Amino acid sequence: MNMYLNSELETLERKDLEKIQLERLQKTVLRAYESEFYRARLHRANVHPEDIQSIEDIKKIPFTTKDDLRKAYPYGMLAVDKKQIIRIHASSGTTGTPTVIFHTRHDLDAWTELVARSLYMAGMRDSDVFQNMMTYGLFTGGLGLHYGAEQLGMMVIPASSGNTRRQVQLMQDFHTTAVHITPSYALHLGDDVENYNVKDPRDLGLKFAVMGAEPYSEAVTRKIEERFGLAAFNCYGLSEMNGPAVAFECPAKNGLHVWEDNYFAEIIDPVSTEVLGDGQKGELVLTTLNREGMPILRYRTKDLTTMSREKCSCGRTHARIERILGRADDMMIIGGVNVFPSQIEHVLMEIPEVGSNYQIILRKKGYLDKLHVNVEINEKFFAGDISWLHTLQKKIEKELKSALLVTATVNLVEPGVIPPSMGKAQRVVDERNL
Ligand code: DLL
Repeated sequence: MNMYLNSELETLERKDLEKIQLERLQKTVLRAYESEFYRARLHRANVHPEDIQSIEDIKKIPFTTKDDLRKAYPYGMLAVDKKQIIRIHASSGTTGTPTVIFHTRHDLDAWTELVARSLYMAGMRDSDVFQNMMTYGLFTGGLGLHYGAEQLGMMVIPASSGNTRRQVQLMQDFHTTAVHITPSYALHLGDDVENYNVKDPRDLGLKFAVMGAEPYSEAVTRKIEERFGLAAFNCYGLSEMNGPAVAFECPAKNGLHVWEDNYFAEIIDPVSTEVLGDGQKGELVLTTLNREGMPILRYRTKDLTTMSREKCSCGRTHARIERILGRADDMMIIGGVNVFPSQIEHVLMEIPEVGSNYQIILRKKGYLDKLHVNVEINEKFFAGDISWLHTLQKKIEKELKSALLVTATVNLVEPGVIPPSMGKAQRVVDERNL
């Protein structure tokens, strides 16, 4: 059986792979110059397309951060005529402003091919039935996987997230063999199916699970594989780099292959920003090599991992990263949704009845993430009749839900209860155990 969807590209010798990377990097820098943001940024750094003569020259290019994307919102990083853009996706920003990504038809085709390549690598074929249990919308987990799965010729069920009863019904009626699911929801589902007359999760007949969008451990993978009797594959990605399938686990299960014909990957020391060697743990930095609408150069993902360029036993030559080991910033992932503490602060500080202190607590209820926020009431309002407190609590919960897309349980506390000396980092208490 053929193991590769694109055997030529997937097994290229490193020197040939690097040749493609260099050509594409040069093109990417040229394209980046078409955007308002990079024209200014590269000009200031005195980097011109002709300065990129070897792959090593990428080091001359300054890094790009999420904050840069926020500042360039909405169109500052657009590198083509808006007419050529056929879709946008977005991800949470560090405050109220999201980060937006523009895609041309070429960009979506290239991404679709990477998803198809990844799913094929895991063993999925056109006879499989693929139930996509990730949210459809601006989030990339829905549409991103959808088109790649269709490209392989699978029957795709765009189930989106939530509603366990319907998910189970779809699996049973259409004999789903592959799911795209967050690991926390998969764990929950393993217990919950009992309530829908499924005695054993294995009875569902699932063969594959694609799991990503949030960090999880090897032990969680094993537990899910055991419970459902399937093979689970780790899928990594971020909206800024299209979304899922930037890197994907192969059957050798010894890391995730970064599709290096589409992304240039580096590992840096998050403090000194020095580029680190294979095997050294640091922050993953990615450059798009095949994107027209919005090229991004040396994007600091803030995800911590290690990288190896050694050829894999599966025969693929594309570098492998280890599963994500943590974050170099304070971003939280709650049920697959990214939330920055600063976004919560932003919402709270807009409400006059809220005092200056708050505390974020992350817990597990069963296998699901729960967000609790203790909010101090503003002293000025804390006198006499306090019957409006319930209304305030509901108002804050509503505002948080609308800003974060995550349900928060708000607990109002008297002024002075939360210690004011608390440093920024301690505003978050994460009681979850991955
Ligand atoms: O989560 C894209 C995605 C969708 C990946 C579906 C996989 C499956 P964002 O919402 O922009 O995009 O969040 C990106 O999520 O920087 C990581 O911190 C985290 N993340 C994504 N995949 C994994 C994974 C999507 N497999 C951020 N393991 C990234 C650990 C992951 N963390």
